[in-house]
Amino acid sequence: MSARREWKCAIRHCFVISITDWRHALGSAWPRGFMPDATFSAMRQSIIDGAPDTASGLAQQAVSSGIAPIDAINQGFVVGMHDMGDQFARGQMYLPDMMASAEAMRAAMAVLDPELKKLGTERPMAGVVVLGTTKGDIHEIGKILVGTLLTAHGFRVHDLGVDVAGKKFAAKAQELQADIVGVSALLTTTMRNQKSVVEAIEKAGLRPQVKIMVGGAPVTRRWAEEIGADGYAKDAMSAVDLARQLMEQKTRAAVAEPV
Ligand code: HCB
Repeated sequence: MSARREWKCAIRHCFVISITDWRHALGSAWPRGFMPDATFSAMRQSIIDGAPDTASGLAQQAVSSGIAPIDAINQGFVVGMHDMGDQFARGQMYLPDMMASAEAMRAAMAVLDPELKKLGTERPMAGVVVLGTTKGDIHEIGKILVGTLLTAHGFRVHDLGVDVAGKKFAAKAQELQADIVGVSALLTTTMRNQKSVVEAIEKAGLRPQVKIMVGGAPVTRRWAEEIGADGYAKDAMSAVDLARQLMEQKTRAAVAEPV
């Protein structure tokens, strides 16, 4: 990290700590479920600064204040990831900065992930999903978030990880008799590998029973149609909605064509 960035980071850290101290000095928490914009803004900044301890502290603060973990993620931390990506694209940040941001995001998720998953513990099983990032691509944060939210909404998720070939998606879908395969791609160069996943699933003869959803920053609905996927989701919550719709389609098809 550059000296200038280190200084900025330290000043912001003091600011966040002082908000927290001030709150404690008053002897009261924020009203439950309320989180001031300054805290969302500090969350965003902790990602841009690549500051895992601050990110983790803010995530813990959100949990103890009764903030919905998904709000902390979407209104705070993910905004930071997007800003960082924009700065990288403009040449204002470099690869090590992007790695530090990913580290900070992981620290926040380590706190928020178990909270999100708790939501899904007592629900009936909604469907089986095999998830992964395409061959050649190691971006995983968005995919992990999709997996967490699907789990929180009752889906059983098997995450194949990153840099996954089409054949591996197909084999795992067959083994688990999956209902849905979710494929993530963050690079324009690896997006085309989503098509290889669709082809591998077709080749394995699984297409009638396995629905395919795609996502990732460069992916669009149009691209999903072009490669023959069943749907596109722009974020993790939309992925849950889409997965539910795809399960409904499967149920309707099964009723229409009983075995
Ligand atoms: Co990376 N990177 N990166 N990167 N990276 C991006 C993606 C760029 C857009 C940055 C930029 O230029 N503006 C860019 C891609 C440009 C392009 O192709 N159009 C880029 C580049 C160029 C690269 C390298 C090539 C850099 C280099 O080496 N010179 C390199 C590639 C490595 C490789 O994969 N082979 C690289 C490396 C990295 C890391 C390792 C430093 C790090 C990843 C760490 C990790 O994941 N463990 C990283 C990061 C963090 C990013 C940015 C900053 C953030 C990505 C992220 O986590 N976003 C990203 C900039 C950006 O995206 N704005 C940048 C937050 C999550 C929550 O959003 O979009 O991933 P998401 O997921 C959403 C959504 O898409 C949807 O739901 C998720 C949750 O809401 N979704 C699905 C995702 N998958 C789904 C699947 C479904 O079925 C359904 C919905």
